[in-house]
Amino acid sequence: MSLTLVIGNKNYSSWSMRPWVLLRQFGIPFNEVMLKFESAEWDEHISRLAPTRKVPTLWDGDAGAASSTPVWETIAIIEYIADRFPQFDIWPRDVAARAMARAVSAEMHAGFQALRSNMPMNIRSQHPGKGMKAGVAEDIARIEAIWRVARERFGSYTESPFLFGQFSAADAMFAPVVMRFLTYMPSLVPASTQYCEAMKIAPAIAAWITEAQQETEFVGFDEPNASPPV
Ligand SMILES: N[C@@H](CCC(=O)N[C@@H](CS)C(=O)NCC(=O)O)C(=O)O
Repeated sequence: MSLTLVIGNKNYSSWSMRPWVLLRQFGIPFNEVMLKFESAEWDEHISRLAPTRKVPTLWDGDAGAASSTPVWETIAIIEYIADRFPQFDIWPRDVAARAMARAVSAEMHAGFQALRSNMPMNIRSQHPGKGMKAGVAEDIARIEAIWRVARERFGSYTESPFLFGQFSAADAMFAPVVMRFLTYMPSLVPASTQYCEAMKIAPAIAAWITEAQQETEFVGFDEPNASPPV
């Protein structure tokens, strides 16, 4: 049975991006169902395709089918992918690296509210200097500390540029943060900039970016720095 991932707009949906790039980067086949925000399709199908009326939702099988298993909440989706495909190192194999990868992924899932609300993901736009509201600098400092410690303890001994060496779920969890940094361009230490540069050319992330840039829908809720097109 194949997987189906229900997602939102690639330009805006940071939560959707995480499992999508994880599956794609590991070459795990899946069908994609996109429900665009603020659309008639969303209103018509979201209750049937997403138990919490939020994206992403992963279905093991056809989306919405009684015989398929739905999995919601990004961190749970990632754990399901790891359980379902044990042949892939979705989490790092080393137990200490794995513990830290899980911890920083959980921290990302639950936290960084100031960054998430003041710098909404908007891949096709450039808003340098915008969004630096209360709490955002602290969130960015914590993210840079996470990236530095992961790279120093686990990543820098490998040829690979990712947090724990090979691409893992932790990189997928931070991919939308990288997108935000590329849009809002806060000041970063050189190691963080290098990580962002490596992430944006990882094949799955580059593919998501390309598709996001082709989208034209304007979702006002995610556009605090722009006016709707007339
Ligand atoms: N905690 C959820 C968050 C999911 C979420 O908030 N998704 C947003 C899109 S990125 C959504 O579906 N928003 C639509 C809505 O709230 O009506 C997760 O981890 O997946």
